[in-house]
Amino acid sequence: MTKAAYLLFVLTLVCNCKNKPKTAPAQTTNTTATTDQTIASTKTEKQLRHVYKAKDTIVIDAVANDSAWAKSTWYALDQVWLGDSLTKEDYSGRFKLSWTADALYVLAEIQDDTLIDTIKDPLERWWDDDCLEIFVDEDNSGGEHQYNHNAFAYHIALDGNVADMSTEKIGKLYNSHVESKNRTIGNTTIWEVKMALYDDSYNDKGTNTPVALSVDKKIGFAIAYCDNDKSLEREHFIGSIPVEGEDKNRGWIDANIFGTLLLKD
Ligand SMILES: [Ca+2]
Ligand SMILES: [Ca+2]
Ligand SMILES: [Ca+2]
Ligand SMILES: [Ca+2]
Repeated sequence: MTKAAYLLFVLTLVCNCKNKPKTAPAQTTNTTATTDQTIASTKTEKQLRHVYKAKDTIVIDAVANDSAWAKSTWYALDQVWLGDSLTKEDYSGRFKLSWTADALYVLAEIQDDTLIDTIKDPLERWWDDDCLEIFVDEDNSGGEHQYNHNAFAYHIALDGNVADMSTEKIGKLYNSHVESKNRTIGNTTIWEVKMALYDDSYNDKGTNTPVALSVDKKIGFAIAYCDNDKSLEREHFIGSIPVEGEDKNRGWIDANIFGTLLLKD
């Protein structure tokens, strides 16, 4: 190989490397991040789960001694949406659900070997710090929700900030929608979350009223954990529902991938 040919070979290698897609492209605000997949406007219902009403107040203190939690089922949070070779030491998680007329409640138990909250600005790459992400589609409609409020993808940071994409196509804090508390003992973090649900008429610049929940209501739902331990971008993204196809990081765009909750007394 001549010197020129060798240089060309090296250059080609470098270029190929640069063009390699990143494992966690996710929510960048300066790209359209569109997808080749067409998003159906109605959803095929899957993972139907009954959620039982809390008879006593659930205190949001990251202590799971509330009576509602004793009666709720643990669900696995174990579907790898992004990242390779996840180990049990790196991450494991499960969650429970309950509801009252004014809120949906989530209890998550996450084992994560290293907790990080390194990006100080809560609206900068909010998915690249450790965070709990809860997806809700108030009317279980399914469909596209990237820059609209057909559904929400609340990223709850360790410090309690709640970020999602606004209709302005930038990150926005929705702290008034979600009350949460987390507590870590060893490598286990308990997250207790109370969320008000808003319908698709939600206006980022207006006054909004949460929807009252009632028996037999269906809600589109998924939950995920963004695990980063030491990298610039999150290392794993683990969700509560299998996502078909190559691209599994679809929850922030496509409410069709969500499961369905059915509220029961
Ligand atoms: Ca509690
Ligand atoms: Ca980890
Ligand atoms: Ca909807
Ligand atoms: Ca972590």
